Amino acid sequence: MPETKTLPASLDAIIVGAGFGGMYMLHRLRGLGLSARIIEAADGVGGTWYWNRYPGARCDVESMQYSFSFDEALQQEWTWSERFAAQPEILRYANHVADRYDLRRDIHFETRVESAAYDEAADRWTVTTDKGDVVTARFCIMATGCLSAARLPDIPGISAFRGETYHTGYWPHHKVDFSGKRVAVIGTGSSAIQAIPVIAAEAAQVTVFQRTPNFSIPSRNAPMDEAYEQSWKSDYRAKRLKARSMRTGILYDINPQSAIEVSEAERLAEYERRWANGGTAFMGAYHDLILNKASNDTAAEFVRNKIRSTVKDPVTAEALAPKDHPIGTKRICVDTDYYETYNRPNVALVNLRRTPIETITATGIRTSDAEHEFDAIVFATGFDAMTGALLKIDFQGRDGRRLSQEWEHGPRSYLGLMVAGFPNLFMITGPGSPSVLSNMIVSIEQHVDWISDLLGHMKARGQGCVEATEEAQEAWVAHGSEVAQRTLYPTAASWYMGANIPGKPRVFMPYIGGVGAYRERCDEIAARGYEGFRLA
Ligand code: FAD
Ligand code: N01
Repeated sequence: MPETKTLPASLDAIIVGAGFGGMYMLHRLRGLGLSARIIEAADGVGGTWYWNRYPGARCDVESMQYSFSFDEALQQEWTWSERFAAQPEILRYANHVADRYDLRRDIHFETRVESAAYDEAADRWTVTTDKGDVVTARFCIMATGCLSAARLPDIPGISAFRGETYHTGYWPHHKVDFSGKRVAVIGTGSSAIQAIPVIAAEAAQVTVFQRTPNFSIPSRNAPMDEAYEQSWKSDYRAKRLKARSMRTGILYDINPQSAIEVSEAERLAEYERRWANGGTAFMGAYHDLILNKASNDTAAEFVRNKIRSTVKDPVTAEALAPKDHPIGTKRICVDTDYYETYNRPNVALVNLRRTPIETITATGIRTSDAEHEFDAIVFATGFDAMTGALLKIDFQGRDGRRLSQEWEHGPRSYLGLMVAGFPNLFMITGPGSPSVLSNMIVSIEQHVDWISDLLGHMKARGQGCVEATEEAQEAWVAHGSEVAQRTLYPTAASWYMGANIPGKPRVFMPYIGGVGAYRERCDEIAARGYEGFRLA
């Protein structure tokens, strides 16, 4: 158990969240000589990898890339056992980072931040927690995560069920034993697609309740190849630099051609090659897959045909083949034996587009045409993404402005880093930055480094206050929306658009301009004396 500590009444900085973002931020602030503490709701570090312990949980960015790059010694000493690391190994890595940099002594676990109010006269934030702490700090840094507010659906009768219930994003710490049980899985996003094959291998029966099918690419996960690991470790610095300039912050080969400028035979060969290689690099087959519907259709149809040739029952195959959104406009999934799992005799798919759920009952789930009985229900129903964790905190900025009101029609920020009217409040991978469209560790490091450099710059000049200007924010929001409109992304009812939460504004929340271009922009802004920010 973590030891109980008292929070100091006054600090230079408060960081909320002890995932990768919060941990690296604490490390950098210590380096600047600032007094800082992390406040974390969980009883351990790791964020996403602490909470999402569902069977099959795994990274879809290769292990050699989904790790910190800020310390050469750290990246050389850590060894990954698989091409794509599983949740327990990533959690071990997070704990290793916490120990290696002695971070725990400044982390307050099992404490949730409830509100933060800016006191203009003192130029300080007052933060309150669910434990009754009241702490003031000059800087407040939100490392609260884009996918940390797990969401249960609004299905009638949800609390009536008498069996076991689980949410993938809030999974128990003990092993859940599904053997001999009849299990329902609601949802077919990335979490479900990873969990279903593993649960199906153990349970007596699995019934998947699907509203919208997703595109999934096989991971081709394998034990780490030593030569491959060495090829990274002997050249880590250069490879990381290259990755930072890429669109997604992931080093993989993006074909500069258009999918429709090559012959069908050439195109199919390229898709086959990438399908055989596995992972999200499939989307790099042609540069315009996410820009041009005709190009996208070729990749989408290729994957649909893979589903049709894998799943033996043609009705199930057709139900699993996505047709309502271009491939990649919802986060593409990466799996191990997902489609193959539907060939198992103990797995069934319920197509909710045909037979919607009417209610959850004490013993199971009733759809418009059947009553299904279960021992357990797994909700793989996702998150209130990007804004959910932030808006659970009652932020009051300058002149009593509330963040919930400022963002009533969707999140607005300058660079996804700050919000006008909320001085000295930073977001790590906030809406308006590449965040969830990238290798998140690359984006986290970029934000933490940029914020640290700014705070160092201010310290050297005796400045204590920074705020985004309204004009810079307006221009950034307009630019973000304009860039998004040039892509196919806004055509999908995705969580990127807030579409998974009833009543949430439909705004494309992340910045799609690319990790490399975004980094350049942030660096230029800093070089011009933090253009668009008011420093005092
Ligand atoms: P998080 O890890 O989400 O940490 C935020 C922390 O803040 C949490 O511990 C939370 O408890 C805490 N917190 C939030 N609000 C409060 C509050 N009010 N008070 C106190 N504490 C609070 N990204 C990739 O790049 N590649 C992947 O393959 C990948 N796979 C993923 C798989 C899953 C299942 C999920 C859910 C996400 C995945 N992601 C992936 C995204 C992942 O969230 C990031 O990669 C990364 O771990 C985020 O780190 P973070 O520190 O920003 O946030
Ligand atoms: O959540 P999701 P997730 N009735 O929102 C369904 C990252 N991640 O946890 O599409 C029935 O994608 C919903 O259906 P619909 C990654 O960024 C990465 O799976 O709304 N169904 C959908 O099928 C990912 O994108 C990995 O029609 C309901 C599902 O629940 C993000 O986290 C692994 C419903 C939710 O899918 C979120 O993924 C895991 C209802 N009332 C997560 N409500 C990697 O592999 C919702 N659904 C790296």
